[in-house]
Amino acid sequence: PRPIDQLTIWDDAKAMIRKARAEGIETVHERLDQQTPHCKFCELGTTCRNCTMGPCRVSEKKPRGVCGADADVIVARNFGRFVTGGAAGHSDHGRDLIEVLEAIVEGEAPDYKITEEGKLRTIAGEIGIKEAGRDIMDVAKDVMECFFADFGSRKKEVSFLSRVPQKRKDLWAKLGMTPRGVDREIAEMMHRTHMGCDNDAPNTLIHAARTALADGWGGSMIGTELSDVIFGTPKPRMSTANLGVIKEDQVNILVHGHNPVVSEQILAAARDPELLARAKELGASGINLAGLCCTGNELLMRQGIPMAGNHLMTELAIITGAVEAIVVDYQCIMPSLVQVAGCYHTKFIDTANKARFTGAIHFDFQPRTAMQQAKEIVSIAVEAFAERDAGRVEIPGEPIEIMTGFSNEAVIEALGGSLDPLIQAIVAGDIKGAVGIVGCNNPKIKHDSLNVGLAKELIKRDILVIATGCVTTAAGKAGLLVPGAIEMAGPGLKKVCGSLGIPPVLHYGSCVDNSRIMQLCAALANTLNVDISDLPVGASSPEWYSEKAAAIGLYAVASGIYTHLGHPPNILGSETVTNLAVSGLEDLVGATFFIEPDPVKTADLFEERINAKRKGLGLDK
Ligand code: NFS
Ligand code: SF4
Repeated sequence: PRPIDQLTIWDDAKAMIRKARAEGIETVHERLDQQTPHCKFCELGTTCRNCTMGPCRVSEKKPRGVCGADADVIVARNFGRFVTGGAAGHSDHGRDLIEVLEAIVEGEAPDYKITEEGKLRTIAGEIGIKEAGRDIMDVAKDVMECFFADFGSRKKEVSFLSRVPQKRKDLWAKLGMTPRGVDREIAEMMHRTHMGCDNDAPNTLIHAARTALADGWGGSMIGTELSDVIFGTPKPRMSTANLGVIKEDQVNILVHGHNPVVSEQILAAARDPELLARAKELGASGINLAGLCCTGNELLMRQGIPMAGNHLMTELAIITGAVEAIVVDYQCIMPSLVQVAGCYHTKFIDTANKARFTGAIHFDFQPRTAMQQAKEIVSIAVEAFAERDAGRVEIPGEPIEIMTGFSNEAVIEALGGSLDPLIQAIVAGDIKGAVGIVGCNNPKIKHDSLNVGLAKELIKRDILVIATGCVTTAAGKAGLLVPGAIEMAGPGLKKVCGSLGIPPVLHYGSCVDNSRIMQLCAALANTLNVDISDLPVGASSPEWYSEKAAAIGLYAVASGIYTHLGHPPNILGSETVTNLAVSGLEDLVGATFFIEPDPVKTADLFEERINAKRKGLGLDK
C-alpha cells in the first residue's frame, strides 16, 4: 500500500487510515490501488456502450465504431451524458424541496413550515408572481406550481433566468443554450446521445451546457432557495470541524448525503427529551449530531451543527469506532460505508427509496411522518450505544473553530444593506477579485492538498475565496474559515475582511449552494451594468470527482466564469472537444475551462485573468 503521508494532508485522517490498516479494514485508497491502472480508452473517453452493435473502442488504428462514430462524437456523447447525470442529481434534489413545499401547502407536512415568509415573497416577485396583500400559503402554492413547471416542457426559459444579465441571456438565446426546462434538457441529452442522433461534437456540447445551465439556474437554485424558505436563510455563526467533533461520551449520529429534508428532522429528534433520557440511562452524556459532506454543510450553514469531514473522511469517521449510526439520504455516499459500518457496532440507515444500500436499515422517509420516523432513527442510534466496544474507540485531534453561514442575504446585511461596499473594495483594488473554490475530494489527489493550497495562494494575492461543498471542510480544518485567517491574506483583503470581522475564505454552503455564487455574480454584473464574463472572478474545482462537479463547472463556464479543474474530465481522446473546452468556448461564452494540477500556477493564471478583467472594466491601467 502507498505510504499514508502521501494520501492526505490531515493528521486526523492519517490516524484513522493507520487504524484501518491495523484492523484490516479496506478504504477507498486500497481500492484505488486495486483499480490502477485504469482502462486507457475510458480515461480518454473513447469507449462507447450506447448500443449493442458495440461496445466500441476507437483509436488511431480503429478510428470509427461499428456505426461509424468517431472519437469526437463518442467523447462528446460521453461527456454530455456525464454532465447530465450531475444535473439530474442536483436538480432532483431541488425537486424534492418543491415536493416538501407542496406538502406544506396541502397541510400534509406537520413537521415542516415556511420559516422565511419574507424570502418566499421576494422570490415570488422575482419570478413574476403577485404577492402583495396575498396570504402566504396562496403565494407558496403559486411558487410551487411555477417551480414544478420549470422542470417541464411548456416554458421558453426556467424562471430564475430573471436574475441573469440581459446580455448573457441574449448570448444564450443566440447560441441555442437557453435552458427551457430541467427535465426536458436532461431527457433531450439522453435522446441526442442515442445512436444516430446528434453526431456533431460541438452541437452536443452546446446542449450539455444548456443542461448544466438548467441545473445551475434551475434545479440547484430552486433547491437552495426553497431550503432557505423552509429551514431558514443562513446567518454567520461559529462552529467546529474535523473528526474531533465526535464525542467519546455521547451517542454519535452522523448525517451524510445532501438534502436537509431528512437531516433537519434528525437534528430535531436528537433533542427529544425522552430519547436523551434513554441515552443517559445507557451511560451516554448526550446525543451528538455531526455532519458529513453536503448534508453536513446544510446543517452547518443553518444550524451550526459541527462538520466531521468531507468526502474522503466518510469511511474514516466510522473507523473512530465511536459512531452509533450514520444516517444517509443520497449522493456521494460510498457504498463501502455499509461494509465499514459492519466492522463496528455502527448502524447504517438509508432514508430514500431512490438511494437504497444493500445491507442497510431502510426508512421510506416521508414529509407526512418525518418527525416520527426521525425519532425511530435516533432511537436505533441510542440503543446502539450499548453495543459500542470502548476498546476500539480512537477519536483523533481537537475540533477546529470555523465561521459559517454566508448566504448572500447575510453578506449584504454585513455590508450594511447593499453590495456597494464590496464593489468599492474591488474598485479600490483592496479586493482584486473573487474565486469560488468548490467540489470534492478524489483519492487520485493527495486529500485536500489542492483545495487548501489554492485557497491559501489566492488570499495571499488579495483574491477573496468563496468555498462550498467538500472544500469548506478542507478550508475549515486549515484554519481559513475564522476571522483570524486574515493574517494569511494579502494587505488589501486583510484590511477589508478585518474591518468587517469576516474570514478571507467565506463558507457559502453546500454544492447546490453554488447557485448562491451565481446569484451574487449576476447581481454584481447587473449593478455594474456589464456581463458576468466581464467580472474579475473565477471558479475552481481542484479535487473534483463527481458528475455533479462537471455540471457545476460547465454552468459556471457557460455563465461566463473562467473555471479551473485540477485534473481533466475523460475528454482528452478528442481534440475537438478538448480544444473547445480549454479555448474555443472563450469566443462563444466568454470563458473557458483550464486544467492545472499545481496550486501556485493555478493562482498565477487566476491572477492574470482577474487583472485582465480589471483592466477591461477600467479599474486598473
Ligand atoms: Ni459536491 Fe456534495 Fe463533496 Fe463533491 Fe460530493 S458531497 S454535492 S459532489 S464529494 S463536493
Ligand atoms: Fe459502437 Fe456506435 Fe454502438 Fe457506440 S453507438 S457502441 S460507437 S456502434
